[in-house]
Amino acid sequence: MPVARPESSDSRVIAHIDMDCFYVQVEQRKQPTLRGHPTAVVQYNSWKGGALIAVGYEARKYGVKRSLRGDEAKKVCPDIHLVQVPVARGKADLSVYRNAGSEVVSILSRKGRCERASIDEVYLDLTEAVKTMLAENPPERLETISEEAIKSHVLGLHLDGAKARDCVREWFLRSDADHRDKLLAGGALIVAELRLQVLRETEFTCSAGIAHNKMLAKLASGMNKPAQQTIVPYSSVKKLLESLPIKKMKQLGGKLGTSLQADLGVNTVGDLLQFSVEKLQECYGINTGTWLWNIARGICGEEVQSRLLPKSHGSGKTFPGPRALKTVSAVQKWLYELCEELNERLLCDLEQNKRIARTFTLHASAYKVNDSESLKKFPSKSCPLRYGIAKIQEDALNLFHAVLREYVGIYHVRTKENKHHEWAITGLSVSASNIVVIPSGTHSIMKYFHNQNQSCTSINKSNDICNQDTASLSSSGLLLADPQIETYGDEARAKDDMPSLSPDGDGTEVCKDVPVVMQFADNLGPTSIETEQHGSMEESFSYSGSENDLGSKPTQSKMDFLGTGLKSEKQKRKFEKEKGNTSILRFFHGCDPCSFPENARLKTFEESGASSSGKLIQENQQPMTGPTLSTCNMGQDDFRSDAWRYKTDEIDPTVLNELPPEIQAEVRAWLQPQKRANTVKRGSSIFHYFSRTTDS
Ligand code: DCP
Repeated sequence: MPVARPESSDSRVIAHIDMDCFYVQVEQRKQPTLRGHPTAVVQYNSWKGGALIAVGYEARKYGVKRSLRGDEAKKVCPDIHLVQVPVARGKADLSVYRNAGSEVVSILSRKGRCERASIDEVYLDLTEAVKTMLAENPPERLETISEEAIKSHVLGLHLDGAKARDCVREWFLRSDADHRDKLLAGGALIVAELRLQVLRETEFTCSAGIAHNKMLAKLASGMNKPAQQTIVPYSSVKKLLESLPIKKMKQLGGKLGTSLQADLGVNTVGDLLQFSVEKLQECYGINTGTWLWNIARGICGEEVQSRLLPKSHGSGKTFPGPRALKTVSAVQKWLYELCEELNERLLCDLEQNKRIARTFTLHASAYKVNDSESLKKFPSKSCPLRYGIAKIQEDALNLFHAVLREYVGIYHVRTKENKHHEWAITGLSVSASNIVVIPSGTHSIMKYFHNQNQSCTSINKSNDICNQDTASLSSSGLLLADPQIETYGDEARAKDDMPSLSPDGDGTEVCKDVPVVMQFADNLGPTSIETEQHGSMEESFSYSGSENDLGSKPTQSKMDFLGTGLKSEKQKRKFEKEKGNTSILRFFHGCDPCSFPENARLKTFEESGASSSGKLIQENQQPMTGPTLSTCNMGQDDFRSDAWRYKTDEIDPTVLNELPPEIQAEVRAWLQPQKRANTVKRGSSIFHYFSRTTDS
């Protein structure tokens, strides 16, 4: 099968910029006396001096590595300063690092499309900026090349000993250079200047790679650290890849790389060249096979996404060895803590970025005591995210019960406190993904819900955490640092030693991210759940326990688990009947938070096919028809949102027609967000209208 080379593969200018020993630099900025001294950042737990999670370059000279523990580091470098990661809620608090990363991103994003790829790295697409530079003021016309640029490493450039700097200067100034090299020279000048700006404004140093695509730029940025930059001219790509150990390539550090070595005898990226695309596709499937064929040739058509904010938020913690959690109440305590942190991030994201997350996922690692099957993976599960700390906590616990039920079996779970210690939880994390920006013009609604929320929930304003999270599991499944999940997208750093607990991890089961319709009547609690599957609404009362069991009816025991969920045909019929009579007005008139029935909680969630790739969460979840109003449920007791979870075709148009025109417009725009830019009359406020109505 012919593989088309992306036309623009060598006409783009991409930079990958990575902060040097990032956490250490952040700590050194906090305590300038640490500068110049061997320093490392340790995880707060005190076993053997804690785990090193970042090692400064001075300490590296003594042989201190991230794999050591604090006590071991002291042995090889007695003068080392070990700084502890800040702690909050009994776990690592990475907010200071996230915020520092955001400072850097805001500087780097000045010159081109910027994609924040992890807590301390970004990709930049500088193509446009460079084209402008070449048109107006090309490097060959410059009288001087900045010192920082001259310190660049140009792969494949033959340097003449003491005259190395002159060689690089010449490379920048060559007027007969290949156009591709001119592009990279322009990119390198811009990146050198950006790195200086970062240094001046934040005191942080960073390293960079400049190439024609993301893959090569990323490879290059780590080649010369700290505080240096490396350029990959087109002509040097083949040589670079020829000898590059296969496991050094991004995404090949794990099982795929091992398989390439073991099954195909591939040790370097160059070794891949001997295989046809058909062969690679036959072995690894169409996508992976094609991707392998491309990377062997230095081809990567992946775009730099415009993204300064993370794709998900999360919070997690590990409980290694004797600290493993063995009772539901212990799990609940920690889940609630994690949810609180997640909730803070969600609210911060909402307030600062007007973004809401739609999918909530629980991840955990566990083992079965005295069980040969103890390696069975504790599956991850997702459900629609409901805003409000109480709801998030409730859903987290429900998800946990659901997963535990699967993991150890229905009957065993019934022993609430795990009296016989059948299972133990060694890692827990919660994450919020499927994040969307609230359409502009709908802020009146958002503000209302948010205000409601603020009155109910204490938000630690001084703790300015919101932008980024980081999470990580070691290959053994144990977190090196308490995981604070960060999913920055497809380009999120896949630290070889830190497969993420995030939704990108495998084994995630998705309780479909679907609009949930609930009618509350006579304190009966939710009477139905609707699920949307592959674009069509279908009712489901099923609680499928396995990925292949989507259509199954709930067993009695499952129904027990559903708590106040639908249990009887009568209730189903009641819902059916009421569904046709939905009334926005009724909803708004009844929107007194105090009148919300206490027991009206989402007790049920729909489980769907397990995903062998966590991508299911991010890619395969069926988007609602734009952000339905359910996504705006910010209140602590955000029962409004439940009523908002209607799709256009479920709302009787005559009901809408009862509303004043500007409110109709706003509601319709919510229901058909793709049209909202034209239909919403700014300044209209549903809440104001309804509060007036209610007051009168
Ligand atoms: N980190 C972590 N646990 C890990 C790896 C990293 O908590 N297992 C944190 C601490 C690091 C930060 O992420 O400072 C960035 O990780 P990098 O892998 O980029 O490493 P550094 O920035 O520390 O060093 P380098 O200069 O080699 O990039």
